[in-house]
Amino acid sequence: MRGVTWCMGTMLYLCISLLGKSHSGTELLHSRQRRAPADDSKKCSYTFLMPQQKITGPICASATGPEPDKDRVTRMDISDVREILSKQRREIEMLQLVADVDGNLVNEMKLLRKESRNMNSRVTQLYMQLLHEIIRKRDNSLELAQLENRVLNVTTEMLRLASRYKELEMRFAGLAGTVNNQSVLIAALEERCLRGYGRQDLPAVPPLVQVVPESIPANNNRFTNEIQRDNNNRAFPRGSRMDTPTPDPLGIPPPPQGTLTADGPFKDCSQVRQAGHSTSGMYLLKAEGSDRLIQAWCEHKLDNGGWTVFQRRKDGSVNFFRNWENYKKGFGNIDGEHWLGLENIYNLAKQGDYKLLVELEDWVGKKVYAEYSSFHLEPESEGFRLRLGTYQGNAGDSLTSHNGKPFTTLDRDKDAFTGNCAHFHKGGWWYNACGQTNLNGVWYSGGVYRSKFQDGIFWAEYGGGYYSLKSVRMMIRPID
Ligand SMILES: [Ca+2]
Repeated sequence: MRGVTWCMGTMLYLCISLLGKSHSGTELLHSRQRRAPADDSKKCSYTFLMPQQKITGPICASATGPEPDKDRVTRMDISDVREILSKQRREIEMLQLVADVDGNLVNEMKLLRKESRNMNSRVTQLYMQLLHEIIRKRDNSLELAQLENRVLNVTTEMLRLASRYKELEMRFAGLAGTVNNQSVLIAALEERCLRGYGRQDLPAVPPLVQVVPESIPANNNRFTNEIQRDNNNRAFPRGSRMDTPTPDPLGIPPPPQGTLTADGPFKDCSQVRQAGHSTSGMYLLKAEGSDRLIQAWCEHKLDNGGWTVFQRRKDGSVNFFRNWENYKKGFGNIDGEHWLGLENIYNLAKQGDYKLLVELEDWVGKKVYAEYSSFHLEPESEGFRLRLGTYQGNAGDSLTSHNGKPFTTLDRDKDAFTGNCAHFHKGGWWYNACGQTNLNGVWYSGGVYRSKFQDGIFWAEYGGGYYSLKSVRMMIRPID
């Protein structure tokens, strides 16, 4: 029995020595070993003193071995712990990483918040702008509507005026017809009167102009009895003064009313030009040897300027069928149709050697001229007889046949015809019997006219006796 106990003790020792020497229980064994005799080392390293136990029953070897001590730390535990530790370390690292990532996320979040705030303010700003735009557009549409209304109003007014104009035009045409009929009637009555006085032997009508021009100005197929109308078809009462100057058919802008220069008076327009004035317009003149001031139109745009205009026709706005006194003193509007007056023309032209320029314009806007190398009038005692030099120009010479003739008006017959040429030609002129030109006649619209007498503004060499010119000017300038 003793042998069995020993062997079991030896086996237990071997088991402990295998497990390691650090355990306190093992140390206890060591201390016991150290106390064991040296000669026993060959048999067993440790001597176990075990209490003797009386074995009464059979000894059974347990197949499962002794129950493990729960408090004992094994190498496996350590490795487990190490593993756990490393696992925790990894987790810590992981958490660290996650914490870092979270930190970045927080920063990003802050940035995003800031950006969001900025975006919000930007959106607010844009919204305000949008509101502003909407308001502005609404205003614009209101303004547009107002403008449309105004356009509509103006259009209505325009239509109203157009219809009124048409009405007036019709009335005018009616009146013109009446005037024409009355003219014919008056002529017939006059003829009857003359017969009544036993003067049937006298020719009632002066010979017609025999000149048949080679070419009548174009646009000549319009026969008309419409008299005293301007090219805009506006009618003016005969002899009345217009409130505003009409557009100049010869391209000269009319001056503003009352813009007479402070300079002067000048002896003529040539002197005005020499004084440095280059604008055509009204100037104050005073002929040498005369104490009378004259308002005259100076033409400075034509042929170096310096022309004194003494006669002008352009729109039929002034009645030229006047008496001697009127033709002597002058009439009309200086910035429109006018006659400067025989006395003034006489006084101006006797100051030196003057030449005459007659400018004619037809109804297609073509201008021609007739220039006479010298010009002056004889005094009133000689009936303001016309004195002309030689002709040059492209209008043809229709005035030389009037050279040396005194002036005739309705109330002062000095012409070579048995009757009064002024009566038939309805103007005042240096009539012969009666003549090749009638620049103070009746202003007809459209060119070719139809009348009992040749009373239009004609220049026989240019258009014949039945072509009334659109505009005419007569002007003088000292000979160069
Ligand atoms: Ca006569």
